[in-house]
Amino acid sequence: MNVHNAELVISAVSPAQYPDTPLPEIALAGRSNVGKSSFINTLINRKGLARTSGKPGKTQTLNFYLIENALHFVDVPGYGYAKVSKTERAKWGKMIETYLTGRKQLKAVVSLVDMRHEPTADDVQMYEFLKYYQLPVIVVATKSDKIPRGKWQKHAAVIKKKLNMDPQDTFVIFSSETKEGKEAAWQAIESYL
Ligand SMILES: Nc1nc2c(ncn2[C@@H]2O[C@H](COP(=O)(O)OP(=O)(O)OP(=O)(O)O)[C@@H](O)[C@H]2O)c(=O)[nH]1
Ligand SMILES: [Mg+2]
Repeated sequence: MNVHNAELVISAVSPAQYPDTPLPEIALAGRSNVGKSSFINTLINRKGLARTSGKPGKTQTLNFYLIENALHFVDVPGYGYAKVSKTERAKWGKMIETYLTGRKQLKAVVSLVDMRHEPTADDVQMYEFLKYYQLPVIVVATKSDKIPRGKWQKHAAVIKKKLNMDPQDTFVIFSSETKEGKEAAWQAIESYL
């Protein structure tokens, strides 16, 4: 998809605030700082529409971005950020679970993992959660610009194995720095719309 129009529609914390439209939605899940907001910006050719930051935990709400009047990207707050209180974490869990398990418009989840490292226990748990609810997942390995190309396949194999990845799900090697995987990611997303 070649995107010319994209806008933040709403930052929501509860279902009453979700946009009241039948448009398909693609959610972005992943650890804090993995590159979810950067992924959105790359796919829509915009530097700073989705807020990014060196500070983890920047995205705290479900941010709905309307893309070409055709779909919504839903930027989900990252998990695995240590400096968050138990109460905050429980609130986060409830908000995410409510959205991921109850939203009819949700067609697939882009699950982002840092390509440099083996997926964390949180990453595995998120993937298993999505599979339990039978959601199609596109696994996106971010920050590939930080790994030499010759090691990509090895890192990819480690990630797929650790996640016990469903062969029906798509795997994309990605970088918001080099735009590696942008077309492959769009192709996977469009297959679910
Ligand atoms: N080198 C490199 N840096 C990246 C890439 N993607 C994101 N970053 C950097 O990683 C940091 C976090 O990126 P964000 O897109 O804000 O991450 P996020 O997952 O939205 O983080 P939260 O909103 O806190 O959950 C920023 O400093 C980005 O510039 C990438 O592909 N390559
Ligand atoms: Mg973010």
